[in-house]
Amino acid sequence: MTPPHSVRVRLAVVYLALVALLAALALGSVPALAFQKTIDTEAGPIRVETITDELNRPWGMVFLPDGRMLVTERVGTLRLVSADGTVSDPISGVPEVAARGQGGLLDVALDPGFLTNRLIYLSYAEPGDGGAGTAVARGRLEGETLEDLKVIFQQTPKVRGSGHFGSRLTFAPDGTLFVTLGDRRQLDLVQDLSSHVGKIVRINPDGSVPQDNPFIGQKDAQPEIWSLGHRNVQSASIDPRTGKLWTLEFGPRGGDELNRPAPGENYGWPLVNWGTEYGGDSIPDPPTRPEFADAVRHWTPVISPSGATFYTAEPVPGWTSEAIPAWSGDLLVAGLSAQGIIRLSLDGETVTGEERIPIGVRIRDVIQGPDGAIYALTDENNGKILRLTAEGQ
Ligand SMILES: [Ca+2]
Repeated sequence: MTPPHSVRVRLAVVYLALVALLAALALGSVPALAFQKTIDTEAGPIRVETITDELNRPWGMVFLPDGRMLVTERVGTLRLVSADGTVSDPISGVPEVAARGQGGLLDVALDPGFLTNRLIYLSYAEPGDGGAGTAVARGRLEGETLEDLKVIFQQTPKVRGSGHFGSRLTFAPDGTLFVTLGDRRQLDLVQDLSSHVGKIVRINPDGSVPQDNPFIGQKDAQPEIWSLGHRNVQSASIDPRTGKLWTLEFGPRGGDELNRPAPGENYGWPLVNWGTEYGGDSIPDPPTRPEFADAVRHWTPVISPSGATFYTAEPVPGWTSEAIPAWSGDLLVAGLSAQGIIRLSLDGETVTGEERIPIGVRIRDVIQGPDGAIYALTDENNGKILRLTAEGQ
């Protein structure tokens, strides 16, 4: 069976990036990375190396086909990081951001057709009338410049305050783009379909609305909405086996959630939750109700999930060099308060196991590299890119 075009393009991107990384290593242009530590796990010892510690509160990252990483810093800068840890000057042409509190420049994603169109997508807290709101812009990466920047999505309304912007960007296999949002601490808007607050939205790459979105044609509903009743969703990944979206969100005090957002479903916030609302003293009784989709899993005490990725271990057929095959198919979650990676094994839509991989620092995001290694960002002023591999291979 021939895989769909978007999958073939993505495979080509990964393959080129792998070749570029291997070429850099073979030519000796990549010095030995700074050794950090070895962590004992159920899959054996995992080696953690530091690629750079020169990033200011890095938030999101993605690999380019040439093997370099594109990394956002919350303060509003976008940088390229090469395999040897060299950090570029800020990329010019990025949007102005509201960099305060949890706001700023957030996630970055590549267009599925990046090899030919060089388009990238940024999510960020956009300043404007009324305060700030999460927005998505796309532009063409030419050298170290972002050209033809166009805003393709704006969360409405913009409100005061600097909390709960979400957001992660994830392309679905059908070429649509999921944007996860937060409630902006506007509890009365989360269940209101006329606002994007507390929603996950689904758009086309040019910002237009897919005509099979669940609330299309419903009076007073924002057509971009995919699901509602979310608090602050900062993790999203597509299960490559099913093509389905998985997300994690922060609970109020306790009650972080893993969800499998389905079109039109309501995930309950703030009417029900598995934590304790600030100022309250008990979990709502009952913590969920039949009219809401319940979390697949929830955590108290919290893990503070800020990024997640399904790990395949084999980026291109046959290549498993330093990968961690025992983790293949697992969902890896970046934990801020957990100070590590939470590894979840799944059977269909059921979580069958959980392992904590302690790193000892707040982890903001986790992705898979073209070499099968795991790359993680640390949430620090001298933020790091860490590379995790199986030791002794
Ligand atoms: Ca919920």
